[in-house]
Amino acid sequence: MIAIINGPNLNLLGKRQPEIYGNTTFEDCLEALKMTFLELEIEYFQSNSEGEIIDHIHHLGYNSPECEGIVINPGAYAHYSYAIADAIASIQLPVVEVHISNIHARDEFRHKSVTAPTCKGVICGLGLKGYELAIRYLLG
Ligand code: CA2
Repeated sequence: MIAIINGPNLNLLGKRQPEIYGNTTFEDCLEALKMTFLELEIEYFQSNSEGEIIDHIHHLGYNSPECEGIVINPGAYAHYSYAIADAIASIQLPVVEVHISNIHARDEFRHKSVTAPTCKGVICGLGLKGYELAIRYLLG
């Protein structure tokens, strides 16, 4: 099983700001991922709350032996949540951070990710394709 975690406001994907984030909802993206990885169980969790995201990382890391890795888009929390960074660092599972937009081509405050150093790697700016590429990496 691979787990995908999306952070705040990513429930609005496909519904607002299509010029930055595209027209596809994450539900559509998830369906496409399940069609691409037919044999793979993909678990999806989205929350607008920092604590819920941390609790879910703990759940996957400590209570989900079937989980092989995590794809996380922390949303804006990437830029300042040391608590999410600590949660990722506390678990043994490989974690790949994904950003749909190119955070380095946007506002200065988006250029830094405090969660990225605790992840295996980061994919940004490749749109929703980034989630597929992250899963491919985690499957090895
Ligand atoms: O590019 C990304 O994936 C981001 O993680 C998205 C975050 C942003 O704060 C990060 O800097 C980069 C924001 C997600 C907001 O998503 C929306 C989607 C549609 C409409 C409104 C917001």
